[in-house]
Amino acid sequence: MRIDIVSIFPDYLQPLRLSLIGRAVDSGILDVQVHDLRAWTHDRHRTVDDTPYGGGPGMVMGPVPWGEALDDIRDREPDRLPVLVIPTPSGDPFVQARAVELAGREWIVIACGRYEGIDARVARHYAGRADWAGVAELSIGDYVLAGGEAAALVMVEAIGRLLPGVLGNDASAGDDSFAPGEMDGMLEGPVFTKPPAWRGLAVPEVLVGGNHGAIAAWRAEQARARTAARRPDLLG
Ligand code: JBK
Repeated sequence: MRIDIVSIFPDYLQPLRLSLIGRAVDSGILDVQVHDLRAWTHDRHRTVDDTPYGGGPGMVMGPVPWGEALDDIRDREPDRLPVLVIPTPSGDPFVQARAVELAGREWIVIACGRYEGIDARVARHYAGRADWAGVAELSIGDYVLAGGEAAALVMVEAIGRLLPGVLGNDASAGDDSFAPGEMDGMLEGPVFTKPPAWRGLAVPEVLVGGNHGAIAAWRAEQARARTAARRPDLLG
């Protein structure tokens, strides 16, 4: 899979060189290309933003550098069809099912906005182009960030770890929280390791007893109780 990320702070995406995703990049499973939007400006001040039509606070990123950047990047892979992802607090929720869906794409281009966001015509324009696979405006959660970069990091990690060969065999994605199937879309329960007693707290007896049926039943009940308490919205 190829992922291009366009930002006015390309250094913000450097953590993608580290850890699990960094290894996927080094191994060739994932091709991550980070671009500075200002490379597609032509004025002396490398301007990417302007005042909002209709008034209001803050600045809006203009469509002109975005159009040039996205067209240029798209032309680098004539035989592949990219999907454009725009992280925005007003987007559709980026949930595990969206990560799974995007992990099945061959090419994702992520447009990171700053200020009050990107001129709405950019999403509209690329949604109507036959040489793009579509546009997804996605939100990672209901809080205010300074820009799309942190959301892009979240999305690349959630998507990248689903690619074949990225997770080791004993860390399959199947028993994740929110995973459909084994965990039934619920939260995972508590986990424990050695020592068996720590600061007066014991590991639950059932986990050290070796009864695998009893362990599975206990974990299922812990998951259900935790999900009911913390995320009742996840229970049908
Ligand atoms: C937020 O994806 N988001 O959730 C996001 C992207 C850009 C700015 C934001 O404030 N929440």
